[in-house]
Amino acid sequence: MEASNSFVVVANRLPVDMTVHPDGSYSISPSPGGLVTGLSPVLEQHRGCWVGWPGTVDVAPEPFRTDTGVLLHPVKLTSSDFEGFYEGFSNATLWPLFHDLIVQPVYNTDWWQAFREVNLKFAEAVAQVSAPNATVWVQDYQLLLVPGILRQLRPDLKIGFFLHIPFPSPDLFRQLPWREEIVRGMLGADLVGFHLIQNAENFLALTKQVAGTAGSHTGQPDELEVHGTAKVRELGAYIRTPDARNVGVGAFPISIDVSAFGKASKSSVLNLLNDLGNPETTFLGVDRLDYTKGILQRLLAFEQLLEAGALDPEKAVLLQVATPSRERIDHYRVSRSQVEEAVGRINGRFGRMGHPVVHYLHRSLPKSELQILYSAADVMLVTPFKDGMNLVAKEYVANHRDGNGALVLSEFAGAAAELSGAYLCNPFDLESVKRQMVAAVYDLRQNPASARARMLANSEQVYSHDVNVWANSFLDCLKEAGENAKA
Ligand code: GDG
Repeated sequence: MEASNSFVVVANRLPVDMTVHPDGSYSISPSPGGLVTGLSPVLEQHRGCWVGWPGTVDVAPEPFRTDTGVLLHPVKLTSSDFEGFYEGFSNATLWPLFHDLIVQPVYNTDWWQAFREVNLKFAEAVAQVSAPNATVWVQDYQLLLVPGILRQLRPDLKIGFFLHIPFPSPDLFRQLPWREEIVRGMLGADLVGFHLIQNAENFLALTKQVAGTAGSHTGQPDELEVHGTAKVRELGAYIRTPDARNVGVGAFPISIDVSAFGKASKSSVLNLLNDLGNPETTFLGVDRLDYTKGILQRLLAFEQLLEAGALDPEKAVLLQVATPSRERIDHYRVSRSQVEEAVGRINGRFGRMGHPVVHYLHRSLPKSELQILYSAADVMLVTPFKDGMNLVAKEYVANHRDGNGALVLSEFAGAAAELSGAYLCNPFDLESVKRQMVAAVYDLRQNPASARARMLANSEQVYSHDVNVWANSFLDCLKEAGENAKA
């Protein structure tokens, strides 16, 4: 029955959280995250199959169908797979390397072995569930080798690969000791997609350089050619591989399911604001607790504005939701303690009993509560040092279709390329973050027509480019790229 799947998504995680109870039984609940948010509507539309890790080590339930008709096919990972493949190579090697070395990547051969083995496991699971000539959509940096392995196991499949995080400049990528294997893994796909043209250009430049390097290492001639014909969306390019296939490369900026992010009810927003002491200005941050997201920077900017008297602690509050993430990795622990120390210090300096200036939650909230926060916030702060896209920015915008509110957004988030009405800042320069926070508040109070025009420009972009546009444009190009590959 399973091999009848003609549309398969493979991602590191299944869109569930699985808890194993002491008696061996388990419960499963939906899990948040950019990828899940992006893909659920597409899968539901296609009644597709999702291959992924269920989230607990050493156990995996049998494949099962969700209420919305998607077949979930779990891949079992051992605790040592998890450490080497996920915590190690994916999140302590690739994640910092692809985010421009905000922290130093660790290059460890054991982790690389685990990464190869686990990519093989995922590819074998996909090969098992995919119908002849099925379309397979491989997601993200944890599975960079899957397209190449699948191409060998199942040459009949049409394979797309999408990278959800930035693709770094070739000069940075070339640090990676296993760079040729990674590039060749990606080139197993018929279409490789990125959020931004810049990412795609980095990849194209790299394929030329790495192919050259591989040649000198192995004595093989450089057989990768880049074809710059404007075929695939935005940047259209094909790479000719040594096995004479054309691999499409293009930019497909991801977006959100706008219908899931409408305004919260007026009474729930008023209740929240009442609990907060009815502040004049409510700032909001919502992020996974990750050192790339610039959470500390925005806290410092807020602190300095209070210190300088540009914000009044009786009238301004900052709400920060920091969802727990990758907590066993050192840099994440450090990042958390820095954030929590700053929250304590700022409240110690500027709060009063029963009236903190920073309200901080270190947990995941239900989407309905997130919606209330988005609706209540006057100014959304999205200040990553580097971010593939950043869906939180788009969710806030979708929630403010009425033109209220303001978005302060890092110029290093992919979303900055689309949200022309945002107050763009440079998170490496605290003065710039402070300036844009002040500008946003000023416009909301003194220049409301301009603030409104900015938010309306943002929301027009998000409503006309939702997640369906993203998925459909990728899948349309994949169809075309696949046909091209056979030609
Ligand atoms: C990666 C790339 C790219 C957060 N806290 C809660 C919660 N969330 C949801 C948000 C949003 C998602 O998680 C986070 O998505 P982002 O895009 O902001 O960031 P990453 O997790 O780093 O995602 C990123 C994305 O992939 C997609 O390609 O944009 O650049 O790094 O949807 O709403 N959801 C709930 N409770 C929370 O507390 N329910």
